[in-house]
Amino acid sequence: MRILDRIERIYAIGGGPGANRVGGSQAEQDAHDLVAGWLNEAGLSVEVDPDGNLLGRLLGDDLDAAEVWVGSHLDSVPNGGRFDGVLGVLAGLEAVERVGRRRRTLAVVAFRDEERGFTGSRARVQHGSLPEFYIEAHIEQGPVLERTSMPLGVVTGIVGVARGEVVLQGAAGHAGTTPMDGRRDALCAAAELVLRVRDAAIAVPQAVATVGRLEVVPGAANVIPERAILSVDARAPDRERLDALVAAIGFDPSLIAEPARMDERVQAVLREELQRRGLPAPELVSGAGHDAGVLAAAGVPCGMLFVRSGAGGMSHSPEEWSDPDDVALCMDLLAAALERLAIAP
Ligand code: HGY
Ligand code: MN
Ligand code: MN
Repeated sequence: MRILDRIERIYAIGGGPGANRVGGSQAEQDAHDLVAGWLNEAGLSVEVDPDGNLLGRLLGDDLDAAEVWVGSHLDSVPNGGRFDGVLGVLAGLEAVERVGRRRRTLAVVAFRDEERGFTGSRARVQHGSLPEFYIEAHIEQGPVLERTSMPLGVVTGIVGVARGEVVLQGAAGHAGTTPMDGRRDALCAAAELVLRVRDAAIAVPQAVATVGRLEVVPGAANVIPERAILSVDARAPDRERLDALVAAIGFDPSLIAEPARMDERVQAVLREELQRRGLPAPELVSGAGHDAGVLAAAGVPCGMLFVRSGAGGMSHSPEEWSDPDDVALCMDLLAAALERLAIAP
């Protein structure tokens, strides 16, 4: 299948191990350039908006009708997987080509820099036109569909995300001549915060929280750490629990992505098309954040189609995997859903 070859070509950008197209990097730009070429080859009208988001439009019969968008992102985490984001953009392109010209304009979208903070989609909702509907296909990045032997799932909602950085300031000192009492060891304070993040999330039902990055300054074995810089990523299914988690951790998020409900009409379309094919239509809440959550929080009716993760649901890792048969089903479902939304009143 063409999509698998294209996934591999994007995966090869940025060198290994894994996908290395961090937002804002030349590798992300190279992926955007490669996909822009494929949008052109498909005869779509290509736009790069002021925030670097890439759109390829198949103009509809009614140019006054609001558009239907399908897509995801092309950036990755460091050493990421081959399907995260890329699957949604490329399956969207295959689906648009299959559906062809309809009443509404169909657009394939690759949002910029999703992983570091939904940069492109947040910019677009602030100062760009928005579609009537947005659909995002995405690898599940979890074990549910694999454990239940189901190829696809309908996302009902996306968790809220609070992300930020904490700087702990201590005092440098000689590791050998400074007595233990009176030290201001920033790394010991950081260690306490890491455990507080963990314990706060355990105490809030269905919440999760992670310190993924820790920097120690000056970082020498014989110097008492003067400063520790930590990332905090906190998530919960609703805003009330997210706020409670943030308060329990005691940090000031620089980014809040609101918890988002997927549109009931779009969910129904996806569910019906699955059932029409004799496929199960499991419902899942996404523990991962997505551009669809940003658009939904801005009032755009959105839907997400999850594709079964293999490898025990591993993601943000070179182990990430999705079976070609499930990828083929995803393209078929996306095309069917787009076809219905493209003529929706
Ligand atoms: O971090 C996330 O939830 C997503 O991969 N951006
Ligand atoms: Mn993603
Ligand atoms: Mn991701």
